[in-house]
Amino acid sequence: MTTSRETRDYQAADAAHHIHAFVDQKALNDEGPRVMVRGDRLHLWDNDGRRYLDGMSGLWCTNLGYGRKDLNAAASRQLEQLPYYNMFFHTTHPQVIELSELLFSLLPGHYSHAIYTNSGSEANEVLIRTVRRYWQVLGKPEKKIMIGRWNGYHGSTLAATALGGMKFMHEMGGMIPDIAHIDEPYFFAHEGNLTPAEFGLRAAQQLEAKILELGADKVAGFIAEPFQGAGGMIFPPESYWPEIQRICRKYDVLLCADEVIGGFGRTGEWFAHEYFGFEPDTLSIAKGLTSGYIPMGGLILSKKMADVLVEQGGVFAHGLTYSGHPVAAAVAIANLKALRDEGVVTRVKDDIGPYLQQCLREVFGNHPLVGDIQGTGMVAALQLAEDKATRKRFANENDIAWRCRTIGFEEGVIIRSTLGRMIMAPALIASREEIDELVGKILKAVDRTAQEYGRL
Ligand code: PXG
Repeated sequence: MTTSRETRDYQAADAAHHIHAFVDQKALNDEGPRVMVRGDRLHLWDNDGRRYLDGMSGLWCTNLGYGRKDLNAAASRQLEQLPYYNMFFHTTHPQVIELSELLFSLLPGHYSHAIYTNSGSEANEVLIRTVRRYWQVLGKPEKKIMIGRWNGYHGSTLAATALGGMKFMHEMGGMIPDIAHIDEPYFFAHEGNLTPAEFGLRAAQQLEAKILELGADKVAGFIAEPFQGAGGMIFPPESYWPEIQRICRKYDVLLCADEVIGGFGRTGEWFAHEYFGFEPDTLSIAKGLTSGYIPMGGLILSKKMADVLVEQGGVFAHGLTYSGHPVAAAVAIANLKALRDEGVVTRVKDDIGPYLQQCLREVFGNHPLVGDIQGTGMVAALQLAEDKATRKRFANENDIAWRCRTIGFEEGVIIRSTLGRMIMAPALIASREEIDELVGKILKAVDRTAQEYGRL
């Protein structure tokens, strides 16, 4: 597909009026952004007809890939029938009701209620207020501190930024009171001699120390991504989550899982906490809920929490104009039905996920630039390293990984770099041929990077 306007023309108009996310806008204006115009399954085309294999599902969200006619039809039907109505004024509509029924049929049985939002950031904003409200209703209003993790990511609105652990975001006006952080469980970065299991326990026990430091009577909840996404696709050792859960239960601290990236099949389970085997009290969701076709997020509550809020809480003053938007709900229903009825999640677990993981280990297991491979299902990271055995990282790992990502674009593959990690999270519907293309193109990018840095 070509559009009627030249890329340069689009870029000039974009530079004149648009401030992009997480970028030096002046530098981007000089460079000119890519103008994407079309998508089909895992592929994207830019305004000049260049084709890219999207190894990131957009921003970890197009779980069903691009070009789904069923999602398009669901949105069009709903736009014709009832494009908008709200959840205020004692009103509801069939789409949000049916979405909830479907969601809770897919979730483990101890969850019962949802609060809908438009994004993951909003889900986490709502989370803070809901968790605090829960403790207020139970007569413990002093329990309001949320503990997150350094380098965690929970969104870019104010409270979501504060919950996250990106220091550079905190420094840009992104901190609020009553938020604390503990370290992330990043085993490869650990410089001591602990085994992964020992390290996982040690990292989890920081939570206990932090709760004791702050006072258990003041701590409302602990929030974390089951595996860290934006922070570098960091998988905790197996010992980590059971210990975190033990500590939360012991001190009566709510365990809040941010499933914005991990949810809706990414790991081969419907939700990433199921893969890691723990039971959070709340789940923040977004992205894969609609496969990114339309904005929608939400906060899932355990029955235990919902009972307190509904039965004893009276009015809870929350809500957004677009909470439970009918068009978004209609798309979410079509998306969840496709993920379920086409066996997409099952296939991630039994077939295409293991295939991706096996290909990566075969191709990069002994690569001179790669020190570690982590991942499961349709998410993985290659840790670049100077020395695999001693887990020595490159001093300039950021630059090397960024260069690799840039070469990836030249080779027609989109992957993401964070610190010294190359990250991929392709659409869950990928065929084996598409995985072969993905891994082949990433290999070209990693090889070219290794050559440039004298490692090959
Ligand atoms: N929680 C998690 C775990 C996320 O990854 C959010 C919340 C916020 O969601 P919204 O819908 O408000 O953006 C996210 C978002 C990246 C990248 O480069 C990741 C996200 C967003 C933008 C970029 O990895 N995740």
